[in-house]
Amino acid sequence: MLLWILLGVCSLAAAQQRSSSYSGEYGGGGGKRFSHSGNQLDGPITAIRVRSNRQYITGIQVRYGTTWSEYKGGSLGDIEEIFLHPGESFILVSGKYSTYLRKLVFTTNKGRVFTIGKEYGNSFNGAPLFPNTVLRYISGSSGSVIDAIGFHWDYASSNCVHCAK
Ligand code: MMA
Repeated sequence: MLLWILLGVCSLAAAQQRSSSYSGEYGGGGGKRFSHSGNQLDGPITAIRVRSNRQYITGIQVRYGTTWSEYKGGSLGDIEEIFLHPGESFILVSGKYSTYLRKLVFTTNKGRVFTIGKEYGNSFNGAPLFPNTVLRYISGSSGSVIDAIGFHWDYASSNCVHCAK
């Protein structure tokens, strides 16, 4: 009997695998640091706004649940807004950087791909380590442009953690 319980506990522990991973940081050392860690509590990522000009990714804003994060970056260039479909998540973010962030390519679990920015600098592929995990939040550095960015992956959050039920 005791052996059965022990075996049960051990297999539960084995099944409890890690799920969170981090990719980055991609970019240069300038700017002021930011993190959307706390924004996760508003829900899963549902949309992004990315500003770019002829040379740089100049700004970024991410929507968690129904709440937009603070805007980071500057005022150069134009903003593109991408809304995800229900149940859709980002599963890969690749791009380019050279001193500053230059290009972002977002791929979703429904096969859609969104490209913003310029073909300049070194390539990166920010991808989760663990299967079936998605982009939960971003962090990075910004000033008048986005200097650098990193991607935090985990299982998709199903809802808003701190919203009233
Ligand atoms: C500002 C300042 C720098 C940063 C750049 C680009 C113009 O300088 O915040 O530290 O590298 O913007 O974002």
